[in-house]
Amino acid sequence: MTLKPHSLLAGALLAALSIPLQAQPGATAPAAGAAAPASQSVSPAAMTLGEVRRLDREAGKITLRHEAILNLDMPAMTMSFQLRPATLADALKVGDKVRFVARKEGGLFLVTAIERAD
Ligand SMILES: [Cu+2]
Repeated sequence: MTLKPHSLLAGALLAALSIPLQAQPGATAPAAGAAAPASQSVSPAAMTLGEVRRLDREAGKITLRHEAILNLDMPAMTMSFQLRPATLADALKVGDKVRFVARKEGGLFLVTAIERAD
């Protein structure tokens, strides 16, 4: 009775170990290229400093006075963004200093991550 779960575990472990080992040599370049931008978007380097000027929770919009947004090639200014998701800034209030991730998608400026920067 105790042997069965144990061998199942060992089998699962072997399977889990063999998948990354097989994937690595064949697909090193594409895997690394695809993974890098995704992880960079949540790193502190991609975040911009700003201050909350206005919050429209029902419309899911936030107005930020922001420093230059390097990934959008945008100088410092005050502007509004669409929050994605709309609940993203629920813990924030006007006047909060924040750091955030901005993206442009289909002509819309989005904030996809935001946190207090105190
Ligand atoms: Cu702007």
